[in-house]
Order: sequence, then C-alpha cells, then structure tokens
Amino acid sequence: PFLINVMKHQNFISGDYNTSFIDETPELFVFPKRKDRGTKLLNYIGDVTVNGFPGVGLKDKPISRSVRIPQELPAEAKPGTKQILTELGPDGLADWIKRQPELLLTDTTMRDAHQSLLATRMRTQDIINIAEPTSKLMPELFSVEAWGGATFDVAYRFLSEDPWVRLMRLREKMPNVLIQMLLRGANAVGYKNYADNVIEKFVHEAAYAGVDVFRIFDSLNNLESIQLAIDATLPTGKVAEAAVCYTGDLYDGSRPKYHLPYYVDLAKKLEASGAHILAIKDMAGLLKPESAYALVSALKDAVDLPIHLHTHDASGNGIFTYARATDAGVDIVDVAASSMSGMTSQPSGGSLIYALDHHARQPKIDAKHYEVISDYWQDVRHNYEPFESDMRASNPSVYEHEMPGGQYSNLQQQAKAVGLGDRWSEVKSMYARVNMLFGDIVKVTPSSKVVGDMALFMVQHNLSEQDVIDRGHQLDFPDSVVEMMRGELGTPPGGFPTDVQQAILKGEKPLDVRPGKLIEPYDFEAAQLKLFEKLDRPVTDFELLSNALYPKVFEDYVTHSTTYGDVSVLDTLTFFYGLNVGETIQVEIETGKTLIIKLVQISAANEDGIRLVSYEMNGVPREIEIKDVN
Ligand code: 3PY
Ligand code: ZN
Repeated sequence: PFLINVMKHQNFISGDYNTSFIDETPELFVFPKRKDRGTKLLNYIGDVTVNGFPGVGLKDKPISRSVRIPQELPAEAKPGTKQILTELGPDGLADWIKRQPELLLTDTTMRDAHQSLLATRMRTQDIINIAEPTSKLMPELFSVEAWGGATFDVAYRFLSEDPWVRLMRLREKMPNVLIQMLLRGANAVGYKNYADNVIEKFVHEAAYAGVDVFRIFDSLNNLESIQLAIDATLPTGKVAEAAVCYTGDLYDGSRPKYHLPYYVDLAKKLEASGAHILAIKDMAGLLKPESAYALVSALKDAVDLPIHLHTHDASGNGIFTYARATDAGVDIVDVAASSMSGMTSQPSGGSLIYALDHHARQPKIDAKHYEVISDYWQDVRHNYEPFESDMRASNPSVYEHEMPGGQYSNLQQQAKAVGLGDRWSEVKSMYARVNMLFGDIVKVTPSSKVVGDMALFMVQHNLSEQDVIDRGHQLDFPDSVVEMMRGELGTPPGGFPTDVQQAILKGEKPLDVRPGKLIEPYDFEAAQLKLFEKLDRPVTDFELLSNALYPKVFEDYVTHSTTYGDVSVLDTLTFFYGLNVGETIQVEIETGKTLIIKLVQISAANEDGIRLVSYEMNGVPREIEIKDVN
C-alpha cells in the first residue's frame, strides 16, 4: 500500500515512459519535500572543502575548463535500432542485424570505458549532457552501453547518486538507440549470487526503466547462471545477449581447456537457451587477431545468432583484432569515443571507422561526428584526473597476467593499500599463478576479484602453490577465496582442483548444486515494510531492489541524501573538490530554480576541530559548522 508504483503508472503500461516520463509525471519522482536543500548543499560543500573527497584528498581544485558540448544538432533524432526493436521484437532485430552488410558499433563510453579508465567514477550529469548529441549525431549506432557492471554500486557508493535515475534520464535523451547493460548472470550487478527472484525482479525493473539489451555473462562461464538471466529477460520483450567469456589462448597447446570446441559447445547451448545475440566477451583483451578470425568463423558456423564482440585494448592490438573479426563476419563490435579509448578501455571507434576505409564493411557512422562526441569526453575527462591509473601505454604483458581491463588499476590500488605497492610486478605474476592453481578459470567480476585477493594474500605471506596445498589447514584465506572454493559463485568447467579446494576448505564439503538453488526467495514485502518504516516515506520498486542487492551501500546512500540532499546537481569539480575561498557557483536545484553560492571564508579549527565555513547564498550570509577530521 505504501508503494509509489511507478510500474503501474499508465505511461509505463503503455510503454510511453521512454520519452518524457520524468518531465510529464514529476509527481512520481517527488517524495515528501525535505526542506532546505540549500543548507544541505552548503554542508556538503563545506565538508568536501574541509575534509576532501575519498580518493581525491585535499588537492588544489583544478581550473574549470570549458567543455565542448556539441551545439549543432539535427532537430529530430533519426529513427534507429530502438525503433527496429519496437517494430520487429528481439528476434526480428536479430534477423535485421544479420542482414546488415556493414559492421555495427556499440559505444561503451558511458559504461565500460570509464569503468576501465576512471574507476567507474563518471557522474550522471556528465553522461546526460552528451546523451542527446550522441543519439542525434550517431543514430546508426547499434547500441550505447550505459548501465550495469560496476556503475550500479559505484553510483550509490562513491557518487551518492541514484543509478535508476541515470538510466531513466538517459532513456529520455536517447529515444532512437538501444541502451545496453552488463548483467553478471546470477550475480546481477553485484559480487555474489542472489536469490532467483531478485534476479528476475531486477531484470524486469531494468527493462522498464530503459534497458533494451541485456548482455549476460557468468564469471565462470556457468551456463545455469546465464540461463537464469535469459529466462528473466525473455518475458520483458527485450534483447537477451548471452556472452561466452574468452580466456587463455585458442592456440596454446599447453592449455587445451579453452580451445575452439569449448566455445562452440557453449555457444550452441546459449543459442538453445533462447539468447537473441551471442557475445564474445574478451574482458581482458586476450583475443589475438588470428584467434578472433578463427573463433568468429567457428561460431558463425556453429550458431545462427548475430555475434557481438567485446574486447579491451590493453595490448594495443584491439583494432587489428576487430579487423580480423570483421573479415570473419562478426556483426557488432564494442568501441569507445577515441578520447576515452585504448589501454584498459575499448579500442577507439573513430580509429576503427578510418581503419576500415574502403573495406566493404566499413561502419556507416560518420567519423567526424564521432570526433565531436570524443571532444566532449576529452574535456570532461580532465575533471576525473584523480581517478586515472598510472598506465601510460599499451602493454602486451596482459597476455601473461590476463587481468581484466577494469581490474588492473583497482588491484594496483589494493596492493598499495596493503603495502605491496613496490611488489606490483610480483602481484601480477602471482595473479597468473593463482589462475593455474585454481585450475585455469575465467577471470571476470567477481571471479577476477577472488584471484586478485588470493594473489595479494600469497605475495603478502610469501606463499607458493605448494605451501597452499601443504599448509592450507593452518592458513586463514580471504573470505572471497573460501566462498568461491565452496562453489558459491558456481563451478568452473572441469571443477576446481580437488587438492587445492580441500586445502582451502579444510575438509568442508563444497556445494554440488547451483548456489541460487540454496538461497531462500527474497521477501520483498517484508523488506518493503521495513524500509518504509526506516525511511518514513513511500518506497519505490527501484529502491526495494537496490536495498535487496546492496543493503549497506543503499543505507549509506539514504543517510547521505538525508544529510546533504541531492548532490548530483553540483558541477563535477565542486563535487570532488568543494569551493575555493572567494569562488562563486550557480547550482540549478530544479528546473528554473538556481542557487548562487559563494564561499567567503573558512575559520581556523577550534579545540574540538570545528571550522566555521562562511558563505553567501543568493546574497544572504550563511555560516555552517564543519568538523575537520584531518
Ligand atoms: C563487470 O562485470 O563490471 C565487467 O566489466 C566485467 O568485464
Ligand atoms: Zn569490458
């Protein structure tokens, strides 16, 4: 009874929510008004100015640069793949893809590129500002990957913003291009298996909020986990894109587990599971050009589905890989705007278009338009400098360590945090050794995190593989490692090596069924009531799901919003650095309602560490007390 049921709103039922839903039905998004948004923002700005932002610290605020937002846009967005899906349905869309002579492109800038380059820190306003230009200047895109993966929890955890709102606003701004998300099978957008009914409801809500294409993978290539998410997708009428994760090397005779027959078999099973598109998910960038040619050719022969290839450019060979995949008939490839491409990110879309000049399958997208979009991202990227990794160039060592693009800088940070910063190359080679110790597994979120945790643990304690087997019963392994060995992320092809598993589990028996089978269905009704009481206001289905997936993260987000209000309205530099003394900003807190905020001075801390932060807000002096925790 307390639910504001956005889903039951007429606009949702009729499917019209996607163009101007938020503008026309603001009442659905307005919660009982908490007063004084201004004061809350002054508190946030004061706090970040005095205490710094996590991961940014108290660095000088960079000079704000102008950002080139493309101005000359067509009046209307040309109909694109979104309209094809609406008209033909997912099977019709799949047939349409196969009929296209040109190579189709997915732009990943709004999801994987910043996840891989900038620790997923891209804020909603920086994404939304380029959404309409992207949809109008590149209407020929197959899709825009803009949601899922790590963006869901990072939005709440670090950016204090609501990922569902990001998705709905994107949907409004991009009415013609498919919006794609990355879904980790039974792990949804988390790091562990959830109850089946959580996965089902998550997919249902994500489809309603704007996701058209669900790219579904499992971190151990576990078919049952992928199947669960495909089954949840099919009734929504959206596209189920099932992924085989690529690892190892097709031609490495010493690792026969991941050769052509393995992928062909998996692809056939995914086709039988009801997938509309087959993805090859090369999350680390290990797929070499000739392997790409062989793999795409073999999969084209084996299944009737269109093939969508995803890679990362760590080695610098990404474009070459895509060119060979194109010759083999791949239908769609993933690229990023050039200023957000390369290294741990995707290959550059603009460069690929030029690389295929005079090729029969050159994509239809205008490379000049893509550069205009890239100019925007180049300008915006400057504001995220603290989250850049120290990688400066392509590096073929990825073929040895096999770490996914998004993990590299993360694990490096983790290594520094436990005092292993100067033993980073040891950690990297240990990562490869742990992979073999675990039986040569697929490494992608969350299994990649487990391999990383174990590599850190072994380097920290100077352990060899033999030590793990011989002395496992005395060692206190990281929880993530014990859980994976117990089978809580599923089982890899061939299982984990028994001696290692036994040593880590200390004799405990691993699961012999899909982990989700043992998880009780989530009680949404009980959770809704509890949340209603806690928040003292109606609860949306979106919030209910966020709470189911990440209870603590969601709770912290709610506390943050209660204290500071909606901080997503602040410009990015102010959000990360606060204000300089004497600086004035304008903040539009809602359409037509602007606050002019000037930081006048900050006092020295008193004996309790409290500083008085003096502002003018719309010309009126205001003082806020901030505890200096440094
Ligand atoms: C994710 O799961 O977030 C990934 O990007 C995996 O590649
Ligand atoms: Zn990726």
